[in-house]
Amino acid sequence: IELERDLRDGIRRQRFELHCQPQFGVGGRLVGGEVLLRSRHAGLELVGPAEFIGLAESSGLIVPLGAMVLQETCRVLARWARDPKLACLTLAVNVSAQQLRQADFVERVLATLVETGAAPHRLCLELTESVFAEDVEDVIGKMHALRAHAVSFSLDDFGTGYSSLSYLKRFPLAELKIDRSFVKDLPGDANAGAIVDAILGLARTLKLQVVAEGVETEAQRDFLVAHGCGVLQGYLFGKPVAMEEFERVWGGAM
Ligand code: G
Ligand code: G
Ligand code: MN
Ligand code: NA
Repeated sequence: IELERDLRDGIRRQRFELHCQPQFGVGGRLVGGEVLLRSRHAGLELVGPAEFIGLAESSGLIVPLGAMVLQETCRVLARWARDPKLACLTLAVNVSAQQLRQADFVERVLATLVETGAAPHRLCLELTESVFAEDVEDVIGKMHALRAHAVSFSLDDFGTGYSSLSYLKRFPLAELKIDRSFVKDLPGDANAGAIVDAILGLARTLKLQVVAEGVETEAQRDFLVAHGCGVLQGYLFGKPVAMEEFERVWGGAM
């Protein structure tokens, strides 16, 4: 209960900050980043989502917290539109099943885009396979409605959860993210290699872009590139950094 009050208080006092991990095309070009939430405790240490996302989910506070992340991300996108080096990048935001379950989720996202002036085609929403356990027709309807406005969807942690391949083709996804548990054992482990190859083949058939997460070594990168993965994310290329630092490193004069 005390932790919950802390979380509520943190949302009100804007103690959360957006961090961003870069994503690169196989040719080495920066294509965008994934927004990752951090909490700053009274100017002290930075706390990762492992410490608060569970509580945010169980208390329902993930809904206002997620709305805040979406709004801040859209503000960043609107700012980036004025910087030639950042204007072509996409930002991916993690969206929890609870957020998506809100009856007015579509309207909220569209209102945030309008308020901030962010370009919808620069925004990607990352869902996890937990949405397969939701009201599937409702989720598909919301995805189509947002996609009609050029917002795209990515399926995060692919292969770890409730993977139903029959659902996969019914969801209007643009992208799959190969979970880092599969990437970790590349290229030595034959099972991991076969799984990654199967995911890449499936994605090609369904015309989905693939992002590999957790790429830490050149050998992993080489395997992924050789097998047709289009986008790479991981410590080999860059850790998540504060959004301001991301802009300093990758932006021009803004
Ligand atoms: O940031 P880390 O690097 O520790 O992320 C851990 C997990 O927390 C990720 O799997 C990610 O899905 C989740 N996460 C990070 N930021 C957010 C967020 O803004 N919203 C939600 N729902 N999950 C997030
Ligand atoms: O949303 P998701 O679960 O995919 O969030 C990505 C998580 O993976 C974050 O916690 C991020 O800090 C972490 N991460 C990103 N790149 C790497 C990596 O190369 N290695 C490891 N071990 N973790 C990573
Ligand atoms: Mn993610
Ligand atoms: Na993931």
